[in-house]
Amino acid sequence: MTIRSQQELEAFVKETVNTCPVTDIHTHLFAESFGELLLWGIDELLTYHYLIAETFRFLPELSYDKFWNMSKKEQADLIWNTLFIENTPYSEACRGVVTVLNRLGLDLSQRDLEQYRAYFRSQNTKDYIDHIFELSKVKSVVMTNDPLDDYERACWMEEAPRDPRFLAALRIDPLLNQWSSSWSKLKDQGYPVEEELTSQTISEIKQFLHDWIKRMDPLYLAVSLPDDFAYPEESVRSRLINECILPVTRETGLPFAMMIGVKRQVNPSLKSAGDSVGKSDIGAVERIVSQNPDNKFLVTMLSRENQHELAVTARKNRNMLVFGCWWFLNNPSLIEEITRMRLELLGGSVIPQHSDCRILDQLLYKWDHSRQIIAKVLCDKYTDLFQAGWRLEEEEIRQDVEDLLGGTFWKFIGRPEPQ
Ligand code: FIX
Ligand code: ZN
Repeated sequence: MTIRSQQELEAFVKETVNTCPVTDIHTHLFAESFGELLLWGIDELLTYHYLIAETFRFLPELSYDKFWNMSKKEQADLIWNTLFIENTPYSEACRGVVTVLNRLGLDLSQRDLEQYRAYFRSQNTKDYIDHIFELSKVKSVVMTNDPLDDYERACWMEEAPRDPRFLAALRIDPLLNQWSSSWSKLKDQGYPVEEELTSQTISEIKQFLHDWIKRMDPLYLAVSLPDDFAYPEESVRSRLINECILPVTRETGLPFAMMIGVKRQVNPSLKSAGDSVGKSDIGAVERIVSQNPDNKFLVTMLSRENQHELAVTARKNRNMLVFGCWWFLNNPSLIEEITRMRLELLGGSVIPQHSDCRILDQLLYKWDHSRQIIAKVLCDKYTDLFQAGWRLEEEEIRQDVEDLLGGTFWKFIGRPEPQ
């Protein structure tokens, strides 16, 4: 059916974006078979590292040690009192908790943490997972899978039946960023490697990757890279990329996902909340993608200052797909600015957002909040077309939205989208 007015257009776009099933291409969520790695519930939501960082800002007297020695419940109590009772929770991460409680139908008027706890205690994991997927209209999430994590590795070795909603991504940070401490872990898994990158070590690392690709069936290989990431360079990382990662991803047809611009542990006292951001050299991205045209790259950058040049680089290299507003960019004002710019430069050949959820329930807020902005930006783009005389069919809009919320990703990786 043809859209006849701007009002019709707005209503249809909002409805379509709000109800379209999403493929969430980067999260830290896990299926139930991964046991304690799957996090959900109010105490997990409150102790999200984004909120830990915010809490310390309001409590200058609180010692880091005192906080880290508290139980999770005590930490959650302190965070709730500080950020939600003594202050107004309008930061994006705080607002997220409010959205989650609201979407679960909990009573926000009482601000009663014990009542929320009682609700979560009454849920069983299996049904709760189903409930969150249904409520958030997320179809599938891509996990972050580390074969060098002992607990996670044991889960994979059990070969439990897979939950098709939880897809794998082979994460290789320890390999590329901490080879000096990771090589012995490969050795422990039975690969005869040494710290020096001899030809045997290179071929064993490739074997390790092939074996884990077979075991996990990942959709891509992924790494986070520091703000000073350089390519090419005289370094262990560059050698590992050139001699192991690029050949293996080329042979298997899997994309190499690079998440660039993180300054790890600028404040180690904050532990998992202690990472920061730095502007990176887009030249490194240009070189790696253009010198390897037979490889596919998924790229996101953490710094706002890198966003425009990243989109321009994608225009020049069709083997690269830009994805998501990562971490400190996952805020309404920045998502809007970045999404608008990307759609103007790249049309629908982009993945506007991923959630980066660490806690299952966060799917509710991260996607609710992002959908609102994607719908707003799309409405503006369609309105511009409408005013220029272009008439759109509902079906065309539906297709655009499906592509932005998953289809473009599946086409890029060359797999049929699971139905
Ligand atoms: O490296 C990553 O995948 C980051 O997204 C995380 O490590 C980070 O801690 C995070 O949760 C960001 O949202
Ligand atoms: Zn992440």
